[in-house]
Amino acid sequence: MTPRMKHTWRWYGPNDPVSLKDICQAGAKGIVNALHEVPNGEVWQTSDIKKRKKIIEKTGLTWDVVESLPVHEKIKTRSGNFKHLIENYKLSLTNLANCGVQIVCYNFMPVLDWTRTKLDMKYKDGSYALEFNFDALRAFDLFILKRDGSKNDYSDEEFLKAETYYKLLSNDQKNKLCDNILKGLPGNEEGYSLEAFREILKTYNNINSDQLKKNLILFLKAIIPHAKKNGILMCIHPDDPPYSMLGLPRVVSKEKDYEYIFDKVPEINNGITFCTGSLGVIKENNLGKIFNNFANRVHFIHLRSTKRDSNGNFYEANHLEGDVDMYEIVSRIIIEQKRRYLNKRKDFNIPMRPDHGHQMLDDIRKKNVNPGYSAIGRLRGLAEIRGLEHGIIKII
Ligand code: DNO
Repeated sequence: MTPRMKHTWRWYGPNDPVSLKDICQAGAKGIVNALHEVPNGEVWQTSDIKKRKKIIEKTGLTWDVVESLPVHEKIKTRSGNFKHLIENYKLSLTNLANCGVQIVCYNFMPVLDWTRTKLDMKYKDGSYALEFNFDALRAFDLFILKRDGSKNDYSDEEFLKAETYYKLLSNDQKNKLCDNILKGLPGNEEGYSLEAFREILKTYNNINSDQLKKNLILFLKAIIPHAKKNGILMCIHPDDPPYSMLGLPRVVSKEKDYEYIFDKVPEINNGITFCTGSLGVIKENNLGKIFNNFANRVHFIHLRSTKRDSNGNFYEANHLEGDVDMYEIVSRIIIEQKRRYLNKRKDFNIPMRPDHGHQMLDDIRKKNVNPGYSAIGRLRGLAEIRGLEHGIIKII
């Protein structure tokens, strides 16, 4: 017996333009969901979790993964009532465990969750892709946000390129760039005005990557024993993109970051969301090696591919194109699942979701598409990955 991945799909809840019925037709069997309506820091109540679970199960699907149970900014900066917020986090974990939802994805990215500068990059086949461009980010930082000290962060050449980029933007494009960064992306639980954003950035003035890593470890030391007791598998999502931006530090971008985290908090419940798209942006990241080194604790997988250039810019490619060797990764996942199965571990079908997809075909005309989370683009990604998996299993 060679186990397959559990094919899942991120669903944003009852208001998601992609319905649970659509998801069934796409071939997914499981759902990745969060109670997005609960304000960050508050406890997820058992009754609300149960209600959501019932809606999902009515369609014959299962709620396999929480993405995300967001970590409050005050926990990341260890300020204000962070101790109380950690207790709330633990309570949400207890409630999820009591409802049988036991894989929990989260991240430790300061202020912003994932970030892109363009949500409608015209791809060569006529579909639209997400893009991250440094000139755009620096133009935002220097000329729209006007962050204190931002000029010191860039070389003369970088400054000039950002300035040229900015000068060519129309007012509409400037507003769009600002919105993309501050409030554009689905799953970002917080949206900011420019003023509020400037203020919150200041809370990181004295927190560099080393300090943020220490704060992450303290958070993990507080929650992992509790997760273990409740049979919860926590899985940290890597930084996306995996570089410091707008003066903000990063903690999970490279192999050595994982080594540090697992050295300090070794329990298997302290695990990984293995995201090929985020990790794949760094050329030096050997994805196959990273997967193998920590395979034991990969509890959730995001499969997507990015295409980078030598300046750190990237766009999201089709799932089997770009810089990620999807054949290698899916092969390694299959080997790991087989190993778990032979070792009588229960978690031998690792939940995987096709992460992001192009906006294509009818989704282009549909107004209401969550960037990256279109129906058809992800359906294509899932179909390609399932085909790849099927082929690999046939020949091994
Ligand atoms: C982007 C996603 C992220 C991810 C969180 C995990 O599409 O991968 O929003 O959900 O960062 O906590």
